[in-house]
Amino acid sequence: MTSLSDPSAPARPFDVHGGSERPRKTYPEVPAATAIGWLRQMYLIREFETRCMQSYQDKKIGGFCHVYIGQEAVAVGCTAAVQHADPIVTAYRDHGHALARGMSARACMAEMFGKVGGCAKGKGGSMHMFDRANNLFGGHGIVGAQIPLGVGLAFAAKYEDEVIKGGRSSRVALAFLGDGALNQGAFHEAMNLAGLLDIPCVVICENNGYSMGTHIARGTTMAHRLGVKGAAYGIDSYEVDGMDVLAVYHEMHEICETARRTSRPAFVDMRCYRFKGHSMSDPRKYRGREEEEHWEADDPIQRLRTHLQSRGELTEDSWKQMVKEVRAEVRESVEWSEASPAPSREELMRDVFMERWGPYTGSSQPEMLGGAENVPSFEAIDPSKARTPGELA
Ligand SMILES: Cc1ncc(C[n+]2csc(CCOP(=O)(O)OP(=O)(O)O)c2C)c(N)n1
Ligand SMILES: [Mg+2]
Repeated sequence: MTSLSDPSAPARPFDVHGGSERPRKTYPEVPAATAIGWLRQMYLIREFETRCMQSYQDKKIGGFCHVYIGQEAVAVGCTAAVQHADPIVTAYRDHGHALARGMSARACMAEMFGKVGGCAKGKGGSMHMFDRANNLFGGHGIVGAQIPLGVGLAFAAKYEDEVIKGGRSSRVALAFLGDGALNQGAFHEAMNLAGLLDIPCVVICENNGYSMGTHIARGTTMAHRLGVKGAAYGIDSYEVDGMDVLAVYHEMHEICETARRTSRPAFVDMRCYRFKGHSMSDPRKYRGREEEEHWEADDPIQRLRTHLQSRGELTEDSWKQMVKEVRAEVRESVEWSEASPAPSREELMRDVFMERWGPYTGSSQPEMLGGAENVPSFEAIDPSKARTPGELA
C-alpha cells in the first residue's frame, strides 16, 4: 500500500459531495461466515441507533445523542482488523464502537437510558461507553481529548510488554477521532509524541466531512490530503474507503500489523459520511438532500448485502431472518432498559472520586506522604469508601 505521507504526492481533491473521490479497490474475499457476521454487526448498530432516535424522541433518553448511522463499516471493519487485547478509545459518537467491540445491546441501551444496567451504571450516558473487559476505554465528549489517551494506552501496553515483562511490544492501540478534532492541540501533541517515541498507536480520523455544521474544507487546511498531517510528525498515513467494510478490514489489518511489527504509529484518513444530523437537534441545513442521497446510495450495509447476494452467499430469506433476529434483540434491549432501575443516590457518587493519597494536606511534596510505604496500593482501596463531592468541598 502506498503511504500518503509524501507531501509531493499528487493531490486528491476531497469533495464530500463526490463519493467517487474515495479510493476504490477490489479486495480479497473473506470467508462467507465472517462477512455475514460483519453484516449482522453493522445492521445491529443501525437498528440500535434507529431505536435510540425513537427513544430520544419519546424522551426516554436525555442529554446528548450522536448516532453512528452511515459509519458502521468503520467500527466493524477496524475492530475485526485488530486483536481483542488491542485497546480502543474513541470520541462521543461511540455506540457503534461499543457494539462492535462486543458490548451487549442491553448494556449499551441501558446506559443510553441512564439506568443502572448500563455499562457505566447509567452515570456516563451516550458519550461515555466504557467496557474494560472488551478493552474499550471510552467514549469521550471533549473533542480531541481521547487522542492522547490512545497514545497513552499504546505506550502503557508497550511499556508493560517490553519493560515489565522483558518481551516484545505486542499490541497496538486504536485512537478514533472526528475530522473536527484535527485542529485541536491535543491531536498535534499526541502525534508528535507518538512519532518521537515510536508508540504503536493507529490514529483513525473518521472523516465524515463535517464538524457539526462546518464542512471540512472550511475549517481544516489540506483537507484534500490529510496525510500530510502525519508526514509532519514522521508518521505514515493512509486513505481508506470507510463505506466499504471489506476495504476497512483489509487496509486496517495491514496498517495495524505494520504498526505492531515495527512498533510505530500510523495515521488513517477514513473517508465516510454520517447519514443523520450531528446530534438529535441538528436540522442539517448546511447540506443538501442531493448530497445526502448520493452517499446513501453507497450505504455500507446494502453494499455488503448486495455483494454477498451476488456471490450466492446470502439468500433473501437468510437476510430477512437476520433482520428479524436483530430487531428482536434491540427491542428486547429497550424493554430491559426500561425495566432497569435508575442508579440510587449512593450509586451516583460511587466510582466518581478516589483519593489514593488520602485527604489533601495542602502540599504535593513527597514528605507529606511520610514515606512510600504509606502509599496505599490501588487494590487496597475500597471504592465504597470514596468520598462524595460534597464531602470533598
Ligand atoms: C474541546 C471542544 N470544543 C467544542 C466542542 C463542541 N463540539 C462537540 S462535537 C463537535 C464537532 C466535532 O466534529 P468531528 O470531530 O468531525 O466529529 P463528528 O461529530 O463528525 O463525529 C464540537 C465542535 C467539544 N465537545 N469539545
Ligand atoms: Mg466529522
